[in-house]
Amino acid sequence: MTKRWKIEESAPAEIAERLVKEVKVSPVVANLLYQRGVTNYDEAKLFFRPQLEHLHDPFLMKDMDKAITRIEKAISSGEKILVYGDYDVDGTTSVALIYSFLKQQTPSNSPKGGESAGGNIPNYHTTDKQMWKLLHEKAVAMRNNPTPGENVMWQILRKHGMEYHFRRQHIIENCIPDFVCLEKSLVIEVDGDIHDYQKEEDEERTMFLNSKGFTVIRFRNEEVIGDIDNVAKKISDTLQTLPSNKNPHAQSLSPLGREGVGSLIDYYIPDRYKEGYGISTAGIDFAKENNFSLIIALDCGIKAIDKVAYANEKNIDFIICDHHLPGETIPNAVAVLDPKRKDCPYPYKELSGCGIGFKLVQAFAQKNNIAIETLEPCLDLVVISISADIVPITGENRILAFYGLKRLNTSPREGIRAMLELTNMKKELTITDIVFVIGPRINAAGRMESGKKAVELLIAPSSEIAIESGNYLNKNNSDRRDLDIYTTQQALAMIAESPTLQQKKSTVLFDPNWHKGVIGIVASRLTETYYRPTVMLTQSNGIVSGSARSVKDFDLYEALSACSDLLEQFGGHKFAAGLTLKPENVEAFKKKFEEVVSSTITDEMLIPEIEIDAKLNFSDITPSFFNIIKQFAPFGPGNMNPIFLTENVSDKGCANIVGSNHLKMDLIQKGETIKFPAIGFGLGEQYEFVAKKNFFNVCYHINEQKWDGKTYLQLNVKDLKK
Ligand SMILES: [Mn+2]
Repeated sequence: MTKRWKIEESAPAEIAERLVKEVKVSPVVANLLYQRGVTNYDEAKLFFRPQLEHLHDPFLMKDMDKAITRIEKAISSGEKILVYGDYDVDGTTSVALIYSFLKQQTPSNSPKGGESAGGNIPNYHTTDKQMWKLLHEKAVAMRNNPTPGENVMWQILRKHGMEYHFRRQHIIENCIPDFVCLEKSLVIEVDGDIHDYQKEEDEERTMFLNSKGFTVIRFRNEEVIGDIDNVAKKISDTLQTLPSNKNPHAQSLSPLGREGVGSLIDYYIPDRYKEGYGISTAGIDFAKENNFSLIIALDCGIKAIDKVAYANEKNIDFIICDHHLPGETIPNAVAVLDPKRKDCPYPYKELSGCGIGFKLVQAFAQKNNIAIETLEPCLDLVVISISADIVPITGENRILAFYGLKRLNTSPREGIRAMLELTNMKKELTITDIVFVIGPRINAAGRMESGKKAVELLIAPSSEIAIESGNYLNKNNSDRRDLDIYTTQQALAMIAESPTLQQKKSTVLFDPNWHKGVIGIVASRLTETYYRPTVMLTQSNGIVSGSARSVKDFDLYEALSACSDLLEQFGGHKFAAGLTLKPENVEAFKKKFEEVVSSTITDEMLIPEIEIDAKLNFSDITPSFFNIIKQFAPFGPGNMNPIFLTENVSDKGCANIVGSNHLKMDLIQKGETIKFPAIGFGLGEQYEFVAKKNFFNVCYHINEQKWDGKTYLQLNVKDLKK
């Protein structure tokens, strides 16, 4: 594919001279700094030595004070808080961040020891309102004072993904069993020390529950704590053998819901397929059913006007932490944190969803005199979100990414450590590694199954649980990759077979059988071959949904807005968006989208561009020069690994094709003696030209390679021009 080379503007002489003098760098480096917004010594210091103290005051964000006040009120009055986020990387990292932090701020749910009072209250009849109230209070008290066995049982259910089948301490007439599964009419009881009188009482309870149609499994405390695997197996086997059987006595169950033992904080990730993106009615119903009175929504919610109104009707408050573009109206929530609000004076607008979550945590910490350094362990989550959500690595994001990477490379959380072990990553991680190695694995969970798995991995306290979840995500990721490659091949074939499609300025493809989880990635892959705005559509439950990807400088969101009369829903950014539409509108949408794109896109936009930071001679590439370039990291959008241009180079005579289609060369510049090994990924078709010792211009990154204990510099060639 032909590419345009664009050489970046150089710094005005005055600024370049100042940087050379004050920062003591070469004119080339001065220019690179200028391109990254650095114009004087202080800015250079901040760039090369980011400090957490330089993060902005979180209370500059509109509604931050209201959000913190509301959370403090919830914690002090023992309200239940539900942390809500989407199934993608930004969503699940945000949820993991806020959930773990709030968990630390609220009463612990660790085993307290001692037995709660027995669960039998004889002679009460549930139709009696006052008795009902007593039973209810008792159930709550039991739940808030769990036995060690109950605690472990809950962890077992959670670990095996069974917790949503069970309810804690539900009232069945006058009896309050520990765990009840309604669909299967199954009760699990965890018993304490066996005294004779208690044994009798337990038998009586079993008989009572049996008479109401429930199967009862009893475990003793020591059994649960001592033989986790066996207990889990017994429960899941029983669940499998029991038929679905909605018990008529379910009517008399208490309205108390499923929840962790003694836990006031829980999290919720909507089901991608049943509930879709963002805040769902099902999520709010779940909150109501389980007595949550505050929902903190992360990385979503800025457009959830109806959903927030629905929650308000049910007396559930919302705090929204989002970074997407708001619409005309802001939801009527207690607090809406989003720097992209027109009325938000916050100085930095490019935070990720998880970044907004971090600001919330930072604000809470600041108000409660918690040192900012203590928040550092959670920055691994923030850098993962920054990378995966492809927000610029500038300003505050650069500080967060810098410390996040440090954390990730020195002491990552258990789940990430386990994941990295499974992937055999041994090098120091960069933003790019997160994008290609960590991000897809976290995403795979949300795409193929449920984002809950991803959160579980991210909050896993022990390496044992982490490795298990990591294994699961790894497997899901390879399933996803197979599907992704297969779908890409199908899509490319569709275009290759149609001359009409090939001539268009946009790609819109539809196949009702495609997996919703991979169409976004496939859309990106298609732009590598056909560089133009691309939409991949699939169908499930009678509705067509799609993922769209743009090319540089073309505003995809605008283009979709222009087709909005044919769409049910759409949302996203300039470069990537999601949409849904009715099947009968697919053909009209294809036509309209092409019309909109072809009338607004310029020919230039349809040719991929390489932005070149500076022109260099090979003699400029010294170890000390590279040492400074290294300190420009972390690299990412807004601060890319610099691309250099060198003119009049040729191969020393060892050009070779390696791997599938990569070009390996030894480059030397005309009139110079210094030689650099170079690799051009996917540039195999240039082999013949290069092998003939022709002179050409080359653009490249400089990389460090280690071989045989030695370190040397290698040029990573992006493109060459005759
Ligand atoms: Mn996001």
